[in-house]
Amino acid sequence: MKEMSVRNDFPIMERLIHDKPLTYLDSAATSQKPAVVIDALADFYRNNNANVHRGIYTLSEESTLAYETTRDKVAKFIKAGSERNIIFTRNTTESLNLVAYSWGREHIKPGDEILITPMEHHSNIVPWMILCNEMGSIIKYIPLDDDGTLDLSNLDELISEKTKIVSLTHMSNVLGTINPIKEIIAKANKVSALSVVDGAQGAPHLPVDVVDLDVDLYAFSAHKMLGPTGVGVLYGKDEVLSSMRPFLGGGEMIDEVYEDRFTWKEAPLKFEAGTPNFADVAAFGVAIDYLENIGMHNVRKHEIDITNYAMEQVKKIDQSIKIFGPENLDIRGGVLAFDFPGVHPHDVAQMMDWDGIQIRAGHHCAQPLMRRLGVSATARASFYIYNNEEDVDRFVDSLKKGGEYFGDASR
Ligand code: 7TS
Repeated sequence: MKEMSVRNDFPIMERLIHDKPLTYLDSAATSQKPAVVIDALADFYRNNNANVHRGIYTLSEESTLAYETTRDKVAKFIKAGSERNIIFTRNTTESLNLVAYSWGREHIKPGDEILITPMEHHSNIVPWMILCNEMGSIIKYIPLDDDGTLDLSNLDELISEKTKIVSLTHMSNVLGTINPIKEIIAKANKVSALSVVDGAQGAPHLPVDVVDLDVDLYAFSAHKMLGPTGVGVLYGKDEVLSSMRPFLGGGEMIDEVYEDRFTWKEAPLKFEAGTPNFADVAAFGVAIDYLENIGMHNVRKHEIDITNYAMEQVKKIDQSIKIFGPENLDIRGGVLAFDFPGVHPHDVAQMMDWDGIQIRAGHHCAQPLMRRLGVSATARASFYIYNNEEDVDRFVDSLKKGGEYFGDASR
């Protein structure tokens, strides 16, 4: 496996956990940050801090420039036509809620159908449920095959004239499945349903081209792609954004306010009420530069290599360990959720922590998927650019040890 030489760029990798070197395997939850991003944030507060889009003074102009430059970088990163199409939110969850609220309440009627999948994160389920409860619309699911891929055999029946929204994840945070979103979006577009992609795992790990995908809306979070917390993105096509009402009202989003009425600005500012998280947005621009410098094709290639290595090593430990999700790495990202029979996922995670290994255990905010898989929780390792073969070896050694410790007692 080819090493990525970026590990030294991440100061946290120096940390010891219980006197062991840190092995960070929870990047699907949030990524670590390179020193350039951490420094950019501190530098912004030290040297440039002022509110954006107001004031004709130097600091405010600099701050506005930093904020808008990141918007431009984000647009280029996902190959959007213009920075006009990029809205800053707090996270993927807020981006998806914005769509459900602003588009949904404008366009959804009783009996309309919203099509999602059983592998969605709660943030791509619950906003649609809230919308359905209010508007009398119905949620439907594309079925999931046992191999962790979507069963598209009945897609033509599932996507009908009644379908008004098709919303799915680019990549599952549990199964690692990379969905054939282009094909599904094309079918949604055919019946003029709104196509929405939850890109929380897609944007950090895969090259994304929203124009080629022809997707209406694409949502993601900065914190999972080396950027700071508190910054989300919603990409939208011009005509879709202009057909949406504002989400929140207040400063920034208005054009004119009278005693009894107001007018609003065009997108993206229409959706950015109040003082935005401009310092974190400025630092997010540095995270994007960093990823662009590596190249998203290289990020993807590294993840295929490391996931392949990890899957091979885990299978060697014990044939009874079940790895969820597709075997085929062409349609799988760097996520490895697994079940170690006889060992509770929380015990796996706790025991790994003693060895300095940070993995997640739980339902991963995907309870419908857990039910479909027939488990209440799983342990999950997830990889990113700073992980190497040594991380996988430590993880595998710890898993072996734990299997002996817990497994022998319970089997
Ligand atoms: N969608 C997917 C596919 C995700 O993986 C997550 C977060 C979200 C949406 C929500 O992102 P947020 O930034 O708005 O919170 N996933 C995880 C995870 O797998 N473990 O912790 C958070």
